Amino acid sequence: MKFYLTTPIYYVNGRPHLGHAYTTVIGDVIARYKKLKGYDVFYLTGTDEHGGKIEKAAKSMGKTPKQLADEMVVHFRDLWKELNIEYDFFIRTTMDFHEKKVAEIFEKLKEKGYVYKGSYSGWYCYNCESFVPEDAEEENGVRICPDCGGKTEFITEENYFFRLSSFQKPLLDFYRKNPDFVQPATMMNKVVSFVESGLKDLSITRTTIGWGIKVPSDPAHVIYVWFDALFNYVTGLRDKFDKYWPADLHILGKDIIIFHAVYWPAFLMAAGYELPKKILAHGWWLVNKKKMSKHIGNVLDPKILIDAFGEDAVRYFLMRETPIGQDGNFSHESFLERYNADLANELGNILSRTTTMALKYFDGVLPSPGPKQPSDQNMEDSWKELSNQIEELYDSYQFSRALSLLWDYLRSINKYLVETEPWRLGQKDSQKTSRILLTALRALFCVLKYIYPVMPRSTEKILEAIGGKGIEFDWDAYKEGLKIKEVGKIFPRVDKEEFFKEEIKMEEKKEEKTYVTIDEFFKMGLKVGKIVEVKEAENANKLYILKVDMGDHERQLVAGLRQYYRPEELLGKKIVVVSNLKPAKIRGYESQGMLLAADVNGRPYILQVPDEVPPGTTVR
Ligand code: ME8
Repeated sequence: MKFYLTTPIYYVNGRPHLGHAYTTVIGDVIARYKKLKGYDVFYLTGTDEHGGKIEKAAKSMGKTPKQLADEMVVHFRDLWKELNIEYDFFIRTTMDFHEKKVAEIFEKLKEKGYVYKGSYSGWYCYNCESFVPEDAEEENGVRICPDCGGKTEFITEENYFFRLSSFQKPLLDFYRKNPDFVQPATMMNKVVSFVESGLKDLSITRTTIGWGIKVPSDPAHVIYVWFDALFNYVTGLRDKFDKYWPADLHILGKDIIIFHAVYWPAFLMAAGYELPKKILAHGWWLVNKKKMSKHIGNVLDPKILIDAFGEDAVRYFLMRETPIGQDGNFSHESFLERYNADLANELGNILSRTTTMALKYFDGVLPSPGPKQPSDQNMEDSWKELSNQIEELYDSYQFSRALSLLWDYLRSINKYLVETEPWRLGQKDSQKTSRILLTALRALFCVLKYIYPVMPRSTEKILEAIGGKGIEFDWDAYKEGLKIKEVGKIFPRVDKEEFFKEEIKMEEKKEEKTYVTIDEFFKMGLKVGKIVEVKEAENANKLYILKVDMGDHERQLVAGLRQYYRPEELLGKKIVVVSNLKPAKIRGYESQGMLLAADVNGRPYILQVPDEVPPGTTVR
């Protein structure tokens, strides 16, 4: 009864956001549920620290890649702590044993003939350090990088290739035998059709990137970051490999499904490992209908929510709001509504009603209850039926549906209390009051078994309060005579107006910053100019003094371009000028406007205007 599950290892080019939290919380909920069911669980997470992405991010911050990784890893570990994630090991791909093992596997595949040296030709973007796809747009016969919009160059690179093409049939056979390998089924279909449409050999080394694991027998080559990263699932087990491999469950976002459901099993087959049992691909958290991502910059820091509502509310929301596999649109409003309705009201009410009455009437210890009534039997029977359904749903990772049914049941407990009105009886009929409270508490106690994996800390607090700690989750196991204690508000209601006052203020500020009206935009006098003279500034070695033909007059611009452009590269260029910028003195030279350039990590790329556009033309 072992269960080995993993999250993706996250890139360290930015801090973790709600998307990363989502995957890791799903893993933690499953790990805790499996432990409850008696499994010997190993839960692995970690960080992906090699490759061009990290190298580039570090460079732009003036750090070494390792320095950046060391800093970022702290944010990931801290967040997992705050979210109460119980992982068994945190792997970093810069760890010695991982690097050694990956290099070893690479050499083994080379020896076996699964990896060979070849050459690859394609359009390469030096800025992004990657080949651009075949369907990228072209401009004058040159492909344009879809990520940064820059020009690419056609290059031929010597690389090592993995014979992915030989695995088409074995993969399709494997999918046929394991039709549930990928969950949900829609993702499985996507994977099968990807493989059916043909597999090309995969380039698995780079010579253009320095930050990564070197091929021992040919150190000019660095192992492709995905080959390196995927093997974390093997290396991360270290001396426990024999006990836990193969992985029972890889959890990941749908963005990286092909890497996990196609490349990964092919690498494993080639290296002679057993294949993982299941891949669970979840959807994306969106903000305003766009995927939350570092690249777009619309990420949400989970710490803000944890600080305001506690980690369990965040965990609950993530698991309840959207079924795994579907995308979810995040909004503070929906978070707050769910929090108040489900946690503060429904769960909070049962707890405060039952504990308050138990303390008030019986000093916290329920006396012997009167004989069971049909309404009690009803609650018990409906729980027994529901619990089977919940087990099935949890076993198939349908948490949102399960939680929705559990909350229906919590609602029925509140309804039972309202109908039986124990507060009217009080001590007058202590047997009857005790029976009603006991039924409500038993029902709550049973539900807690399934709430625990989702909200472990709060569940423990509730168990402590109702005297149910250490008792096996079973209807009859919770009895009269247990010690019920005073419990404060575990999920205090958060006032919507108060909350949004702050939120809206923040949003308004953001809007002021991010939006300009069209009228404001038109105030900018953007005009085409042609550089007709380039002089080096005498007392400033970064500056050029440019003379620019604006159609009906010439003007002088001062630009910090000397490190990046030679005078002959600038002369004759048609550029975009902010013509109504207030003139300013820069190092003693008057600048009558500003030219536009794209800023790539501090390096300017001048925006150019097609030759046929005459100077003086308005740009808008
Ligand atoms: O892909 N919604 O790392 P990464 C939901 N290093 N989940 C999201 C999300 C969103 N908006 N954004 C990110 C990598 N995620 C590789 C993985 S594994 C061998 C190597 C989650 O930092 C989701 O799990 O880009 C997604 O698959 C993962 O973060 C990508 O993290």
